[in-house]
Amino acid sequence: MSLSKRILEGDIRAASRLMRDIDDRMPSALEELRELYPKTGRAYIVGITGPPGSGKSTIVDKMIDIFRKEGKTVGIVAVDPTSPFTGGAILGDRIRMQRHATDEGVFIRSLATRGCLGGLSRSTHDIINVMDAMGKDIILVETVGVGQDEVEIVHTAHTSIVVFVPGLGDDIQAIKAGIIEIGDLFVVNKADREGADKTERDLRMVLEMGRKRADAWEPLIFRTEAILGKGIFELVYGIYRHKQALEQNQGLAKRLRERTKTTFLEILESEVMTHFIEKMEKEKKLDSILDDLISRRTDPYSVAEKMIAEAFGKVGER
Ligand SMILES: Nc1nc2c(ncn2[C@@H]2O[C@H](COP(=O)(O)OP(=O)(O)OP(=O)(O)O)[C@@H](O)[C@H]2O)c(=O)[nH]1
Ligand SMILES: [Mg+2]
Repeated sequence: MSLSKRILEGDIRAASRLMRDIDDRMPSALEELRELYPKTGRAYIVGITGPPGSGKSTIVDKMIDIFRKEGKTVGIVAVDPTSPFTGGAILGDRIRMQRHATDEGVFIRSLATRGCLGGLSRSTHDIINVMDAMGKDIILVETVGVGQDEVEIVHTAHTSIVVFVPGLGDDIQAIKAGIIEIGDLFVVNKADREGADKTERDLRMVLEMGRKRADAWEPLIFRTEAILGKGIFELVYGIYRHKQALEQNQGLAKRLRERTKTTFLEILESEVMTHFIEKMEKEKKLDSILDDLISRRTDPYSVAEKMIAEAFGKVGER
């Protein structure tokens, strides 16, 4: 039986296997994803991002408890940037969430970025689709809010959570407008630490100044002490409030369209890239192209244009 059929029947090992194939960019994975796609679109996707070590995994871990008590099944995608700042984060996530490992209603997957071909967000969306097809009610996607890709992933969630911690005061100012723009819910975690008031005040100020949102949603700020589970219940209800608001003002349809557009364009982009890379490898042309570029016999713009023209026709005729 195909992996996708087994996944739809609830086979967890088949899901793990397909996720490994996705990581390895196996061509067969595309076929399986194609089969699963009609069964996706049911899960509610929540993105959570913030600086390294701000407590994202701890928050996720505590949110899982609440979702499970409500009878919801949960998928978790932890995107690890394998940066020097967060060395061993995957191990950390595993340990932190270990206690859910025996719960059939919880599926945890860590994803290393390791400069994967086709892009990080592409792989993440593929993994989300598998969890969605598995029937997970809620999918939590954790990324470190440092790179463009990581922020983009969270942006395509239905609800985006941005986590801060006290003592980052100046950082809040420095944080790119991008991350402020994407947040629906904001969290000041480690509220047990000194400076939580100031962080919240700063955050409120930045939010009031810097936002020009298309939708009517007023972002909410929560204080949490994730280690103790304090404030997590409120945060979960914040997600529900946001979901309800989206449903009431057609925001959900808009997000859905946005999400669909982003993921489609990413797949298109990575497939086109894969096509060209495989073609060059097969024809053993990459090395000679590089030689020509280094010696300045030609330029990358012309080479790219020529390759595209060969594949799709000349610019203007396309
Ligand atoms: N004092 C305090 N520490 C906390 C709190 N929440 C989490 N921590 C600690 O902060 C550290 C980092 O927590 P994680 O949940 O791994 O943070 P993260 O944001 O997932 O980290 P990365 O994934 O590595 O970026 C751990 O040692 C936690 O125990 C809190 O509310 N108060
Ligand atoms: Mg983490």
